[in-house]
Amino acid sequence: MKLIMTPTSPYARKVRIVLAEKRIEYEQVIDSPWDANSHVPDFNPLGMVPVLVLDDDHTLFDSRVIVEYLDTVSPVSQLIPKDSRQRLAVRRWEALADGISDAAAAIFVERKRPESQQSHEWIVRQDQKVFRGLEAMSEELGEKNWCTGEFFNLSDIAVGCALGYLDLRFPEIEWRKAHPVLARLADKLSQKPSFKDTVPPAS
Ligand SMILES: N[C@@H](CCC(=O)N[C@@H](CS)C(=O)NCC(=O)O)C(=O)O
Repeated sequence: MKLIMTPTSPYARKVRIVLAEKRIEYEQVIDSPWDANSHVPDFNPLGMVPVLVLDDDHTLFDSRVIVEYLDTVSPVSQLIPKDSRQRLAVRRWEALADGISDAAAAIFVERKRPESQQSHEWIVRQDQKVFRGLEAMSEELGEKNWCTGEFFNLSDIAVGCALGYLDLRFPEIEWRKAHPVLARLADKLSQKPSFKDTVPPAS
């Protein structure tokens, strides 16, 4: 299978970490949807990465659908619990973490527009999502070892990718100072080879 991705996408990083944790072989295809000659729309009508192209050419998107699929194809290291209550808890964490990446990416894109066309109100609205999201993650993690308790799973991967994306795009946000419990989790995640191997390059 092939993963169409960019090295800076937090959603693609989530999928790459899941692939690594589950020891699934795949080929990376780097294609930025922002390039004029990108082929991403040929694989995903929404023109977004990541897209997983299966060996029979079937395509899967978005990242939440891809990780759900990957967790079913290999029994190695189960990342989404089978129990429906626990499963919902993990997917709720993922929605929160991905939502922080969505808001941060929206600010990043808005700031690339000519200054006179940027909306200050829009940026503030997205900023609030990021700060409220960090607050919520910190409160819900508390003193627990991992996001949902004793076991590492997709919720921790999603949170680690959102925090990594903030470090990449907004290093001035001092989330480690404001939320030491998130810093503790991020430090633990950064020891994992799957995280080490997918650190987004500065661009
Ligand atoms: N909900 C999607 C979000 C994917 C997404 O926003 N990808 C960005 C790259 S980080 C993208 O492709 N943006 C191109 C665009 O918005 O046109 C997912 O989880 O896969």
